[in-house]
Amino acid sequence: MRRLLVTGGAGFIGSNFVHFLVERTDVHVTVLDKLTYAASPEALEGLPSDRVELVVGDITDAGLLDELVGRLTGEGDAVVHYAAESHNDNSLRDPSPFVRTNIVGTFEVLEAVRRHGVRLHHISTDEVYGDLELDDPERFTEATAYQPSSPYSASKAGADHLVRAWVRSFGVAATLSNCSNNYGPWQHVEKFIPRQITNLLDGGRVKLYGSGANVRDWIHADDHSSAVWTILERGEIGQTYLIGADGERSNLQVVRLILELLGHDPDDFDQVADRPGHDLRYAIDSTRLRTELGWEPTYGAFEEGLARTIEWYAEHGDWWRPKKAQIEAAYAAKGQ
Ligand code: NAD
Ligand code: TDX
Repeated sequence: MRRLLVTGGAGFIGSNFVHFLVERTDVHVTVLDKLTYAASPEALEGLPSDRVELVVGDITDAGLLDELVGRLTGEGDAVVHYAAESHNDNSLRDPSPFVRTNIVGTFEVLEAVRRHGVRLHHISTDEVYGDLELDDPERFTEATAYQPSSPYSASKAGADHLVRAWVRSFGVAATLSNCSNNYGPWQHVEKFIPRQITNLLDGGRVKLYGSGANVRDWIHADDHSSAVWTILERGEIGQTYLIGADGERSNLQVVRLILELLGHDPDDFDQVADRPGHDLRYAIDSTRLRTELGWEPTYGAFEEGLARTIEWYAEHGDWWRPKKAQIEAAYAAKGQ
């Protein structure tokens, strides 16, 4: 049986990919995850134990990686590298775990796949390209120059550069993908969409940074997973693929929509302190992935996916409620 090692497979997007693999393929999955505050091991509960194994450990642990990557000896075996510190606001408070996990951790993943001659797919973000003007006619493409703004996006950019260097210098068989903003079930309540939904579900208020003019390009995590699988199956080694679903919305549009979907006045939100260095707009041109590899997103309208996500949070309070107070206290301390 084909085997994949999925780092960060207990996180929001990694766990979605593990579900995709169990439901849509016959591969065996080993998840390597440190189970940081951001992890949701609950998302992996109930998956068949003959298909999914969870190893709790750190990607900066070279010995552990060597052992796990050394098991991947079959045709089609691969490492899919999701593990990261992922929240911009946290990177502004303390960048050190971002450098350690995102850069040093990726270095250790690369050294392990180099030693064992194993295929790697590296998961990255559109934030490595910096930001666009609101009226910029060009979106990000695979040729856009890197210009990261935050410690988070700089650490992801550093990781991407290491992957490309290991491909060119050592012949590591790697592909990369840079995806836009994901939404869907199991996203941590520190992030924009879950924060607003769960604030309202608990009788709190929506918190918009600044004017809300900032634009993000939303994609459902299910569509991210199908894109990663497409790249694993048909991607060209050494290539980068941008993943996006033409879902640009301003933050103001998103908060108004969430308020309406939950039966509130769309103007009933608080404007709070802006994020320092806040990127204005991200937008992905995913033509290469669509034309060369034949991938298409399955979620039509963002509004429909968002309504389903709201329902999911309404039904999963047992999971998110224990995380909420600490996160909101930290935001309140920053005037957010
Ligand atoms: P997340 O924070 O929800 O999950 C990250 C997971 O990695 C957690 O389970 C955590 O325990 C694990 N982890 C962290 N440090 C680790 C370490 N040192 N060793 C092992 N495991 C560790 O993040 P996410 O939103 O699911 O993002 C997953 C990946 O996708 C990241 O690489 C991120 O940069 C990328 N990405 C995210 C988005 C988005 O919108 N969330 C968009 C594009 C790309
Ligand atoms: O309470 C909030 N109010 C608000 O207006 C929060 C938490 C955020 N925002 C704004 C900031 C951003 O413009 O909403 C937008 C989205 O914020 P985040 O959810 O923090 O995402 P972002 O910073 O855009 O980064 C996300 O997409 C790219 C992921 O967190 C990254 O991991 C990914 O690489």
